[in-house]
Amino acid sequence: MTAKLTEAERAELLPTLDGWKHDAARDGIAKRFTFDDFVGAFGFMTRVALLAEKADHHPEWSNVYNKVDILLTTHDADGLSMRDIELARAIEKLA
Ligand code: H2B
Repeated sequence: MTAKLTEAERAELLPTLDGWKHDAARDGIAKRFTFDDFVGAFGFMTRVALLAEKADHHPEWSNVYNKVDILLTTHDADGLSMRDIELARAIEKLA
């Protein structure tokens, strides 16, 4: 069982993530990534997919043409955990 982030941890960590917003309904973090076209968006998704599989932590996401909407939440914790913060940081590095 993965631990949910405490209020203090959220207050410290969330402002360090560029453009990621807390989704209160899901208790996750969300961000929209926009690319030039579908090839850019799908290329990004394939790179995120490899990262996610390696980390054994998987995004909830959708794609429409050049846009990719990502929501990170931890099913095992029923909310936001450090695993989401770490995956968001890793995604930022390859966005
Ligand atoms: N992804 C996410 N987002 N949350 C999880 O709790 C999770 C996961 N758990 N990917 C992993 C897989 C778990 O089901 C396996 C068994 O470790």
